[in-house]
Amino acid sequence: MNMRYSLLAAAVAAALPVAAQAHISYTGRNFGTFDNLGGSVTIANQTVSGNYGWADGLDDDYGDSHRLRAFRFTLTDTVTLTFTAMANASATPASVDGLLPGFSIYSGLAHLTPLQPDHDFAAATQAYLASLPGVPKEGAFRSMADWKVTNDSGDPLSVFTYMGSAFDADLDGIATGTFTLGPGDYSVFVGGVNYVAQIGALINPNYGLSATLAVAAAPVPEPETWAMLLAGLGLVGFSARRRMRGVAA
Ligand SMILES: [Ca+2]
Ligand SMILES: [Ca+2]
Ligand SMILES: [Ca+2]
Repeated sequence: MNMRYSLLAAAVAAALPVAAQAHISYTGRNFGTFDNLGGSVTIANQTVSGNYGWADGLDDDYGDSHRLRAFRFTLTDTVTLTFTAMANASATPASVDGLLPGFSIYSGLAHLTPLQPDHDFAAATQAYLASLPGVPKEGAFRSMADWKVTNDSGDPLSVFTYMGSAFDADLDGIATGTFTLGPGDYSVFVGGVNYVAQIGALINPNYGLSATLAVAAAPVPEPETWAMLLAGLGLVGFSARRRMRGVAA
């Protein structure tokens, strides 16, 4: 490659990350389905573009969901679960692996294949955002509120209903939180909490991360709970027998 083309390639590469960022997809990031027997799954080797996407969704102009990574899971029972988002083990605060993570859990999913993927700059998403009051929006993502987005086909808006969040307040590269959630499909968006990182050269590095979903098994009843249950059954049996006798009398 001659000098002129390598400079051109470098310029294109510098310009590309914005265009190359994936729209909302769960490919390789589905934790699966859990019931009250519990279980734990870790999804490693993920990246997120920029270290500020989650923080940027806290303000009045919302944020760009391209700056977060979407994960999904499904619950068939009401469970207590712990979600943890973690910078790569080798990360230092200054390295491109040094993500300072935040995440939010929402009830609901984005459009799935074969439908077009949702994104902030689809015409229908932009039309929706333009219809909202307040300042112009820089994206559809909201860290601690419900939000909506759709795709280039203009399918009905995907609705993300905010369920809870956690962020890396002590700046050690780990964000973790425990939530009790009912049956349904959930999305988790993970991004950086360093709001000031959205300037200059800090915008585009890909930060490495892993995420773990640990669903607690439903507690086995204590002996005294069993005793109360059995006593309750005994009372039910007693009153049923009494009713029977009443009917017979
Ligand atoms: Ca913002
Ligand atoms: Ca911003
Ligand atoms: Ca932390």
